[in-house]
Amino acid sequence: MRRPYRSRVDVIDPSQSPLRRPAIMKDKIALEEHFAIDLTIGDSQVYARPEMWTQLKQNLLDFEQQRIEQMDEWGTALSILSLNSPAVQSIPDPQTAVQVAKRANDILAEQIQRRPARFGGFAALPMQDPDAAALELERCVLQLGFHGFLVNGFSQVGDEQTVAYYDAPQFADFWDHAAALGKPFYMHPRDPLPSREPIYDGSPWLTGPTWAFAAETSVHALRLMSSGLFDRYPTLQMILGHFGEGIPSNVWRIDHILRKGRRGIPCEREIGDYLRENVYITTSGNFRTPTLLSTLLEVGSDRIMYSVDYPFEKHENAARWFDNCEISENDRRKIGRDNAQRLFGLK
Ligand code: GRE
Ligand code: ZN
Repeated sequence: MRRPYRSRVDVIDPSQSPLRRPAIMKDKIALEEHFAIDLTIGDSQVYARPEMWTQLKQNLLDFEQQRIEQMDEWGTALSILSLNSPAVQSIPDPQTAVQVAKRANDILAEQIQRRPARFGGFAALPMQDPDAAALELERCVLQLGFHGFLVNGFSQVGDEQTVAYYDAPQFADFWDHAAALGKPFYMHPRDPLPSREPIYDGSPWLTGPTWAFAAETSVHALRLMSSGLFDRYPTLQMILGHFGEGIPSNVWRIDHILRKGRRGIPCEREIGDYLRENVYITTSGNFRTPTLLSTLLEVGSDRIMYSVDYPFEKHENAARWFDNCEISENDRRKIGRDNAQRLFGLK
């Protein structure tokens, strides 16, 4: 029999009680919420158990039925939507990547237009062509009213085995354009290429959201933070899901080690400084009170935001936990809504 997943301390956690329906915060904003289009839906199949795929597929392609019903039932007023993973990032041909990104962004824009009070959007970007990515971002923010962009980790460029991380020199002008638009970006997970990560050989259960997503995404985020990107653009903001992909619990050690020897690191400040001034962290897919409390202690309640990771995760599980976990009502308001409202300049 499965035991409740609890730590051995006396934290009262009413979300663990199956007996009563908990109170629900009704006007939450959630921002790691995914959709798919015909050209990208196939990318998500490997992450679904076979008996769950039909439902997951339906939920990814749906905008107006289960998506809205679940938001209503569990108190999400606004979902900022993004394409599934890896989607555009895994299309080596730059022209095709540009076309797929545009199509996904156009479809999203139409859905936002139909329900502007309920949906926002993060642009999908063809990072295979940094100039085209900058242009598409500009179109999405200035013409379509999007809230920023979301990248699914590195991009494959030219051929399947060639990868680009966004601290590389060819993205200098892209970041110049992106920062000027004044919108945040979400660094979302993808799996590493099997050819580059033999450490997972024979242990496929460790790939994807179990561990490989966090390992891959945290290193990419640390590359950006240590590259000097946030020295050049001190107001640029990066969002990390899943309670920061492990970075908050390791940031003291990172800076402790780097204080002993810089080893050529080009940034001007400490990683902890960027974590507290250029990074926002969401609760997506990680509905755990001890982790929330330690992240609160590390970065404070102004830099944490509620998210679900729908439809890979359930609104019900996120809301039952978040709306009743043992934090102050003041912090619950900030994390559930106010921080996102401020970050995205929403009314
Ligand atoms: C996600 O996009 O967050 C995701 C996937 C696949 C499995 C789980 C998951 O793309 O959270
Ligand atoms: Zn996600």
